[in-house]
Amino acid sequence: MDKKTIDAVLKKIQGAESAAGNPRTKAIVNRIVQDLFYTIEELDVQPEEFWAAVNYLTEAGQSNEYGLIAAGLGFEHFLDLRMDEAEARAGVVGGTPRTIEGPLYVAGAPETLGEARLDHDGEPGEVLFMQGQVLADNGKPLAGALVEVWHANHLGQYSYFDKSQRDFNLRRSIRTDAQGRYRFRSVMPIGYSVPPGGATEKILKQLGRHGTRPAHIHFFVSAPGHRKLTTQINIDGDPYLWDDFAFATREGLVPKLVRITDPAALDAHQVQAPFA
Ligand code: MBD
Ligand code: FE
Repeated sequence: MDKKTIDAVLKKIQGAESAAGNPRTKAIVNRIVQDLFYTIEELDVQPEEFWAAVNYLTEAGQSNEYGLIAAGLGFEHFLDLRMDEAEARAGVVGGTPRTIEGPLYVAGAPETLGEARLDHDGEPGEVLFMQGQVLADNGKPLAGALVEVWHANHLGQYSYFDKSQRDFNLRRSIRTDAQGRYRFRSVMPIGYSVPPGGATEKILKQLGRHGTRPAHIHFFVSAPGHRKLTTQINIDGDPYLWDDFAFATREGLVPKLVRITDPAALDAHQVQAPFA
């Protein structure tokens, strides 16, 4: 079909729209339909292929995997890069880089002041301490900021999505202290992989790709009157560190790890070990 004919079909279909409705929705949907018509034409997509795609999308929705697919196809990272650009245009410089939220955050984690333990006694995995300080744009420590932390367990699984874990396991909200500091104890996560046999894995396989993330820890950092930061840190040395299926690893988000085998050395590394 030639372009003139396709454009005539598009015009007929869009002609069904009245002045009612939402102009933004119209602009976006009409553009997507146009792009898909051209895709079907140029790649000669067959009816069986089109209906297979419709069935695929149904399955992806039924298994709640759209968020995962958005990460895997790079949409979430792309949105981040666009936000970076918008901020740069507005003159925002410096600070911890943002990276994607992913689909596995759960609101309402228990909140404590200054420090928290994310795991419980008997949680498998290597003990992990992390501490830091929240600074405002002006470089001054920010007391009372909320640091929300969440990460996977030693099997790469997240509480809530993995029903075998207790509520809010490895999820906490820490209010920064008077010096803007927070610290926590947890156990080392390993990298998440997309559900075996699921819709995300299916499309990634068709693309010749894997569905694994390097080990990471998620953060939201927020305070009234300040932009909210969504970010992660990665665990250095992970084989997938720069091969993340969700493209979230960034320079500046791979902190130096210190492995401590002698508990007496905690002080020497300036680790205050809460809840030890
Ligand atoms: C995750 O744990 C994650 O952080 C992202 C972005 C996608 C899937 C699983
Ligand atoms: Fe994650």
